[in-house]
Amino acid sequence: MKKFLLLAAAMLAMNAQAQTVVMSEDFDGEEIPWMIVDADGDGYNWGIGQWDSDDNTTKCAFSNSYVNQVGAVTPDNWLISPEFALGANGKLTFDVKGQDPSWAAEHYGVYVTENAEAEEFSADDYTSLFEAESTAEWENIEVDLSAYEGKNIRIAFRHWNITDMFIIKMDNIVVTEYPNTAISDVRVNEQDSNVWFDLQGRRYNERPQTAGIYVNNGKKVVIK
Ligand SMILES: [Ca+2]
Ligand SMILES: [Ca+2]
Repeated sequence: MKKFLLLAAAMLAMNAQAQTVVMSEDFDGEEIPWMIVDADGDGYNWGIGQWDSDDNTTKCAFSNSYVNQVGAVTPDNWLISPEFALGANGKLTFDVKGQDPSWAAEHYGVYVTENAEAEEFSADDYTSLFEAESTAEWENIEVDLSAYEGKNIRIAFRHWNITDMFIIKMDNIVVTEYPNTAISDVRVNEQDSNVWFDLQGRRYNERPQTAGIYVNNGKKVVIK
């Protein structure tokens, strides 16, 4: 039983260590903190909004395809993240919803650029990863970024190819990586009784002095 508990503890520690949030944005501030581009040039672009329906506890990013007192607009609005470096097995998740239940089907896409340091926006720099229509409910969407391991990238949300709905809303954008430092995969083959690794993958050339979980000679060892 004790052995089992120790192993479970080791696995938990490894799982906790293996997931890293690289970038996240909840749009709860006063101003939109990302680059925004009004590519259609109509003066309407992404902003931060808060509505008094079911979403009144949080702000989110929004973009219109219909503007009250104005009418239908044809957006090509880009919401672009800061540059970040991505590790292994990257994954993007975000929440998306159309504001008006009767006019919720906003068209949007997720893009990525490796030309992250470009000073001027060019749509040609961006590769489409995902396209969909929003619905009247908040949906949590997941997009695989694993092809961009080791790259400096930006991700972008594009609201376009739609008119005369109402408002698309985006929130809780999170990029997570799952580094290949899973010690059980990488280190257990090193059959050297003098070499130890901790769960962060740090190497020790003698038995560590600090209590913790280590790998030595291909086995997990708890030092108390
Ligand atoms: Ca929010
Ligand atoms: Ca626009």
